[in-house]
Amino acid sequence: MERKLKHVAVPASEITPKELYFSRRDWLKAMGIVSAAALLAACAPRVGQTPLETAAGRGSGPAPTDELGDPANTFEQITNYNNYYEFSTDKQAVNPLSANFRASPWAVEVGGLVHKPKTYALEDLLRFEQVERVYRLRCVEAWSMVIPWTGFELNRLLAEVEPMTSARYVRFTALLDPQQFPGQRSPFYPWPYTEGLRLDEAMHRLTLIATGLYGEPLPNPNGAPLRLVVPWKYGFKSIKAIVRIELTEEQPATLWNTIAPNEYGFYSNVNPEVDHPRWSQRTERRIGELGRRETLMFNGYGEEVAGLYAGMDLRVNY
Ligand SMILES: Nc1nc2c(c(=O)[nH]1)N[C@H]1C(S)=C(S)[C@@H](COP(=O)(O)O)O[C@H]1N2
Ligand SMILES: [Mo]
Repeated sequence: MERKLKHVAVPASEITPKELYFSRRDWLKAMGIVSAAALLAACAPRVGQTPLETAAGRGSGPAPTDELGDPANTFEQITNYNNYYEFSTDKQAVNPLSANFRASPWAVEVGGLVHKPKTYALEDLLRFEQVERVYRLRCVEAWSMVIPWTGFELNRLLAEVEPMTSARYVRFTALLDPQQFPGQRSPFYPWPYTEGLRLDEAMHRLTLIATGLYGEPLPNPNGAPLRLVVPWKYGFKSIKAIVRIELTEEQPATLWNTIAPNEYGFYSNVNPEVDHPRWSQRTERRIGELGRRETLMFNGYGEEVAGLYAGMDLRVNY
């Protein structure tokens, strides 16, 4: 069962797309969405508070698991080992350096090839149905975590701005603010961080705009107040601290693809068959575990997303 955050109204437009080949309930189960019962158990001593005020799921009580049965990483792991180059290239330095980041007020400009461009305040975006998704995050550096996100499907937002028929891609831009981001004082990277998806990837139901994790507002090291989550792609596609979303006709340039196109392709689907030029992608280290795990094609989401790439050579379109 999907949990709706209590402080936000549920839109009348809660429509399950008809083309789903399995029922909504089966899919929610398959995706490892935390049951309301599990969440209530986890925050039982705090009944009466809204979910955003509680530490639902990260104290005592059962840890959420993904649909493969693996437990979520702890809140401490998820917020203390971060890639966020605007702050630092040192994963353990991101948390302290981001402590005073101003994630509020925040606005996201949605435009480009859309009929109804609009600038959304964070509060406007929290009106889209908020869901819980326990997703694996697989970094291109060959480590991974399991993260219980809250957020909304990007397709809800895109539908509202009405893409033009000419729109084929979505370009995401993160905040540019060298005052707050010490890493942006380094001229080595072409700031701001940018990313992109094909429109059908962006519309896919697994593609999330995360606004929280473990039932709390998104922590600063994870991209407060909102970031993209595309669970079948390498982690760098899941851009943090988004301020602009634009629909385009041409494939957008992205930060990593601009710096090293031979190492970081536009698609960057998790693929154990295609090695990074400098290391193998066959296995990964799950944070908190000793051994290594086999990396799964599309990070284990192939049943849902492989169809997006039918007829494409994934060695060429890496
Ligand atoms: N704006 C921005 N987004 C970013 C990054 C970044 O440096 N800046 N790093 C990416 C990389 S490489 C990864 S693996 C994930 C890490 O997300 P996490 O810190 O929440 O685990 O964020 C991605 N999003
Ligand atoms: Mo990454």
